[in-house]
Amino acid sequence: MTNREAHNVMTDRQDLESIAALLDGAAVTATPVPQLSGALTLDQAYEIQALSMARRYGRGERRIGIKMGFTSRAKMAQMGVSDMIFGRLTDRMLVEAGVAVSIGRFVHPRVEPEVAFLLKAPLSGRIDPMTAMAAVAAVAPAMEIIDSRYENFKFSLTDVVADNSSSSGLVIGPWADPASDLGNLGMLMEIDGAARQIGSTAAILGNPIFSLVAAARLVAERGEQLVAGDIVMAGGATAAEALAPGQYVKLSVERLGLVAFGVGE
Ligand code: OOG
Ligand code: MG
Repeated sequence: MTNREAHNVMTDRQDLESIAALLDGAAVTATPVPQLSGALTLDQAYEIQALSMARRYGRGERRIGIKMGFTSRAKMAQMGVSDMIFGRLTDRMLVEAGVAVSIGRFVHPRVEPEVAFLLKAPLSGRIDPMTAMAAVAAVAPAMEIIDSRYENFKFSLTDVVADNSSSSGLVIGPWADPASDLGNLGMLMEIDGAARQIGSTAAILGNPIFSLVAAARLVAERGEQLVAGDIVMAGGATAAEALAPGQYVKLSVERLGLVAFGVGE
């Protein structure tokens, strides 16, 4: 490496750190920022994500698992992005089921119907669905509250990865025995008693277990692994719905049950 190249690597690194600081600040203050200028590689975007997570961990947040993104056609179509991505989840993002979450901590939050896995064993790299299923302690109906830190909720693939894949909240319903086939369970998401999204777990890669398989591979590509105790969010089965104060949001997943939360000021 020449001096000049070494210098570029160092400047790049500082740039990534300053973008991480920018996005972290946007999340902390719930103030949107313009989209990044677009020259990032996917590796750099995940590096920014990791640097922004280091800031969160530094403030005492604890990693609780990961979320998958763009695992359904409905989500890819809504956001105009077509590759699977992941983001890191922390304890600070957990919203207690049944209580009201304050909208003030978000920029422009949306909610989407998902399924969550709880792991009892580590998973890493290329695995088959049987191996993935054997590592699952429980499954639950779940909703993800996503919140892009970019203006107008508009982003490129690398933008959204850098922004921790819009991770900002998750609400987990009752954990159930994982034995039941998750392949085609009806999902109904209601806001204030009106049906807003109707779908099936089949929309998530044909079966949400494939999302867990993909999660193990994607995190391994970034030098991490899934560990026992991790929560893995499988990804939205339908398009997301905008949240507003006063709403009561409820998701029912066939056989898995109900999860609900309110939205406060
Ligand atoms: C990115 C996150 C995508 C999902 O479930 O597909 C996602 C976004 O839509 O803002 O969480
Ligand atoms: Mg999601």
